[in-house]
Amino acid sequence: MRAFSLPILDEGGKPTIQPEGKAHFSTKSNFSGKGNHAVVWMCGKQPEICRSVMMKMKCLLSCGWVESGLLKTAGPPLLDEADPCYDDSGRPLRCIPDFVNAAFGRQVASTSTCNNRCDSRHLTDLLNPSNVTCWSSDPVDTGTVVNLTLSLGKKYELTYVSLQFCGPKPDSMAVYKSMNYGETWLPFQFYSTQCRKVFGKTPNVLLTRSNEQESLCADARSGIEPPSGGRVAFSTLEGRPSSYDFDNSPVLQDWVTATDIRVVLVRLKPVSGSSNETEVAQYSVSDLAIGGRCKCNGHASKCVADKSGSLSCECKHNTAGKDCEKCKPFHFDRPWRRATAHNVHECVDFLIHHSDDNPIQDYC
Ligand SMILES: [Ca+2]
Repeated sequence: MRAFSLPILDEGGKPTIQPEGKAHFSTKSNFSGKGNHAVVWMCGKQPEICRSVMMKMKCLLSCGWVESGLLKTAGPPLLDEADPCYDDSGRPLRCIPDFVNAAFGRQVASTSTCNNRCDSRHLTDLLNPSNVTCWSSDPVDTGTVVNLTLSLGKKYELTYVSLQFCGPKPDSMAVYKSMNYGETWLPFQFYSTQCRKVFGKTPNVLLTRSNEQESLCADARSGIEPPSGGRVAFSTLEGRPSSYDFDNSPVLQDWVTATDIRVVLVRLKPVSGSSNETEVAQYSVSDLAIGGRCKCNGHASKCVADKSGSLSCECKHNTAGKDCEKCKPFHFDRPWRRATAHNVHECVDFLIHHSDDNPIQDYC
């Protein structure tokens, strides 16, 4: 039990100090909050302490003001004391969800059904790297294209897309992304020993600040390749000049954003014109990994699923939306902006912003 005083309202609507643990109140009273925080609402002058409380609370915006704000009781806090979106004094901090393998355990749609003998769950089930499970395509000739499509369910900011192969690496493959749940697709990266011939792309184009959203083509094979078990990993920011100033690069923030990833396995062997071109073989992949963070624009430290399983950021800083991409209602006093390390760009309640010289009594 912590020793905090408990302000509740007397009959005249004024806060009174009660012994610890004795306060009882209902939603009919001028309280909002639960757990170990609450706010008293009434007209009057705003004490300094309440400003931070207001920022941390889901406030009920009735006609009122925080007169005597903080209520603490025993039990788990409503607001995690270590909430990375705020410091100890309630000041907002830029916060981001954990780095994850966003593909793990997700379903992958394949254009090769393998007559239902192949289990696409084996593409995203990596638990024990020394005991891998493999997905294999239908037996195809070496020029048959197979798509593997994975939906992330919301926007993520991706650091890498990688494929671990059970069989030989394909000679040519491509990685595409969608930013609108599969409506349209944009190329992320191409791999081929014959970039011009297969994809019409010049290999290894130099990236500058003027073409940072350019998809590149590279040879995924380097030196002596193992006959099977190789890995192809696409790093979304590698070689892109503004990656060192990612906070201030909307171009790259956009570049790494995706809701869906599609891997297109194009050819197993080089286009040679030889009889080998029609050799029957299989694509075989043990793991598709997509490394990144749920995109919350610096305004949430985690993403949560609702009852239907739909993922959304748990938005803080008075932001709202699936990706905390807008200010929540009644907090439009300045335009929404993505948080940076130096400025959180918290959305501001009209009342808070105008409180310094204009007490709330004017609005009551
Ligand atoms: Ca596997």
